[in-house]
Order: sequence, then C-alpha cells, then structure tokens
Amino acid sequence: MFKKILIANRGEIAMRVIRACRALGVRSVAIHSDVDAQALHVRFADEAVCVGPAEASKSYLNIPAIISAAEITGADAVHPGYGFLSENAKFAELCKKCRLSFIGPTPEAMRTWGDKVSSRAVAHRYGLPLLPGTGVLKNPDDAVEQAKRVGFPVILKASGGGGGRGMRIVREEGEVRRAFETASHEAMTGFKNPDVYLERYVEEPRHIEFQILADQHGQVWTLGERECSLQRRHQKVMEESPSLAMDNDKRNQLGEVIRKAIAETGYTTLGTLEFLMDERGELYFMEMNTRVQVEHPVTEMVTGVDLVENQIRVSVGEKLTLPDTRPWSFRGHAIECRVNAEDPKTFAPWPGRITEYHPPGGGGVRVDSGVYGGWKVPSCYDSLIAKVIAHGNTRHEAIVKMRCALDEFIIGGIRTNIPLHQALLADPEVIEGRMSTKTIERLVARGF
Ligand code: MV4
Repeated sequence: MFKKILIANRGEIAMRVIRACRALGVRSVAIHSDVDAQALHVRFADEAVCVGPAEASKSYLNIPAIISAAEITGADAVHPGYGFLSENAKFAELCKKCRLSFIGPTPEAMRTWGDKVSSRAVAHRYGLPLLPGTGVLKNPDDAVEQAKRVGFPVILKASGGGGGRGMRIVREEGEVRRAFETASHEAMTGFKNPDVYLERYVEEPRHIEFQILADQHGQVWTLGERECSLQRRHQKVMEESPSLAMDNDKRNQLGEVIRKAIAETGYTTLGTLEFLMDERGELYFMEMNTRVQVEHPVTEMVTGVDLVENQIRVSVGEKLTLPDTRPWSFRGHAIECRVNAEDPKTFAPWPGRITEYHPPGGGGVRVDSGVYGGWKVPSCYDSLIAKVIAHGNTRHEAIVKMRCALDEFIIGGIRTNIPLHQALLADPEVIEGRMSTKTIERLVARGF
C-alpha cells in the first residue's frame, strides 16, 4: 500500500479521499491556495502545503508546485479527484517521471478516451452502441456531405471537448458550413484542437452512465448505472441509481459489452461510460470519464463497494476482492442532491461566510461536504459545497428520506439551491421518473 497520498484537489472530494486514506491507513497531504488556508480539507489532512494564490491556474492547476509539494512531503502517490488535473494526461505522465503513482488510468488510456473521436473509434471496435456519426471532418464540404448521409438534425462536437462544451446543433443543410467553421474555430481556441465530428442529434435525451472498476489483473466490475438527466447547462443537479429507464436485461446486456471492452483495452482503475438514451429507450455511447465522479456515492450506496478505496487499491496493483462472501448485488435505491452556494432561482453564485451549519443525519443519509460553520466560501471555485445522499429500500423511501434530510439541513449566511431540490422532489416528472435533460428548464420557467 502507498505510505502517503497527496490530494491534488479541494472541497468535498479532497475530504472524500482523506477518508479513504484513513480507512487504508495511508497518510494524507492536502494542497491548498491562499484563500483555502482554513478550508476543511486542510484541517483534516495529516499535512498541508500551500501551492499558490487563489486563482486555480496558479494553485490547483500549478503542476510544478504540486509535484514539488509531493516531493517535499515524501508522498508516493497523487490522487487528482475530479476536475482540475484529473484528466490531464501530461500531468499523469509527469507524476510517473517523478516516481509518483498517479491514482488513475495510464496516460495513454487517458489520451485514448479523452479524445472523443478516438474514444468513438475504440467504442466501435469493441461493439459499444453508437449513434450514426463520423470521424474528424476534413472541411466544410465534407461536413455537408456527411451531415446529409447521417440525416438531420445533427450535432457538431469538438473532439477535444466534453461535458457539453463545444457543441452545435444543426437542423438543415444550409447551416452546416457556418456551423463547421465556428465549431472548428471554437475548438481550436477552447481546446487547442480544431478537430470536429458530427452525430445524429437526439432531442431531449436521458443521460445514463455506467460505472466500471478495473484492476491490473484483468478483472473488471460493472457497478450498474446512474441516472443523471437532471441537469442545467451541463451541470448535474440530482442523480440516482438505479435508473428507472433501465431493467435487469438491459443492464446485464450492456454491462457485459462494457466489461469485455474495458478488459480488452487493458483499462484500469475507475471509469464512467456516458450514454444517451433516446425516446425509444435505446442507449448510445457518448464519452468516457477517466476519473472519480461527483455522483459516485449513489453507486456506493446501492452496491456497497467503496469506489475510492478500491480505486487506490487497484492503483497499487491489488486484485479486486469481493466486498462480501457472495458477489455484490444492487440493494435498494440511492439519490444524490448537489448543494450549491447559489441563488435557487437565478443560479447566480452566492459565496460568503457560512454563519450556521447543521448537516442532516439518520439511517441511510450521507453528507459529503467540504465546508463548516464560520468558514467563508470563496468565490473563485465551483459552487458545490455539499452532497446529500439518501438510500432507501425503494425509490419512494429514498425520496422521502431525501426530503426530510433537506428540511433538516441548516446553512446560514449564504444562499443555496436546496429550495430547487425540494421543488424537484415535488415535481411529477421526477416523482414518476419521467425526467429528462429539460425538466429543470421547465420547472424554472414555471417559476417554482
Ligand atoms: C448529444 C445530445 C443529443 N444528440 N449528442 C451533452 C454532454 C455531452 N456529453 C453530450 N451532450 C449531448 N450530446 C447527440 N448526438 C445532447 C446532449 C445534451 C445533453 C446530454 C446529456 C445531458 C444533458 C444534455 C443537455 C444538452 C445536450
């Protein structure tokens, strides 16, 4: 096992990794920026190193400072969390060169899956279902020809994009050229990679993702799916597992295709395969995330598998072991609400001092948080301050528990989106499990 892990992140995910370190008997090193000197993860880690000023590009993204911090403290591994450097293949490579284990897949795997055109090609090779689409578009003429072949509407996507950035919907032939030009330009300036491809566009899809965990001995676990359709502007708001849109046959069938693909490519550690579901219930592979995700706890709650602890174990080279004497199974239903420091109606960020803080509790309620009463939420980072996860035997039980938990959650001094969550948990679309990527938009338009 590693002796000491440096956590190249902040907030709730840094706390989550510190807890996994404790469970494994590994020492932890926090890094932080100037404004985060009093942050919770700094107080909880065994050691902490300041890596720069508030601006993320000078601290949490400051590769030389982070590697130096690892060397100074004698860490033997780096956990990148999510966001920041978690999908930066150069950083993973540099860690390796400095004899630090990067807790994640190999830099090569990060490159292959990080580039959307190459990940589509790999997915195709291993039989994952794809929407009709293309490789890299050569020029405007090529774009027009391919769009006609695929059929309108189509969506242009940047190969170096992801998570909804750099996309453009095109509904008719006359719009293709211009869309191609702007998309390539944006891709070049935004991702330093002009490559653009296109796919058939699905109106109002569901977003369903599969969690996998793979060791270095060829074992791959598929840990079911998460329903992530409740989003606003590509930011997920509420997630759950399992998805009401899935059944056992579908789950097992796709799970097996995924398991084989991951095993055959030699991919290791945690991964999430993102799918779109169309109105007919068909699933199509979109992209793969090569890191731990914000919403991983809902999978942990229904499988009983500690994903972060296992991510660390497989990074050392340990074999995956069953969490029980029998194979793991899915138990009940889990929901996660992302609590953000923001105005619940306008979504404007609402940083500031937390004057009062009382997190909910009770059986089946979990809170992963990176804040405490008296601390000032800085304005320069993501507004996520806590995640509330509720687990029940049934979906209804999980919903009731979540409503109670949110009612109990006292956060004074700042605004949060808890009222939005309460409105969602009272919305027929959500209660009946008919939600899509437009549910929140509709709720906001009605002025909940
Ligand atoms: C799409 C799509 C419709 N058709 N691709 C957004 C995130 C990125 N991973 C993929 N995204 C989309 N890709 C095709 N061919 C619609 C979206 C999309 C979306 C997907 C999931 C959740 C919310 C979304 C909101 C807008 C667009």
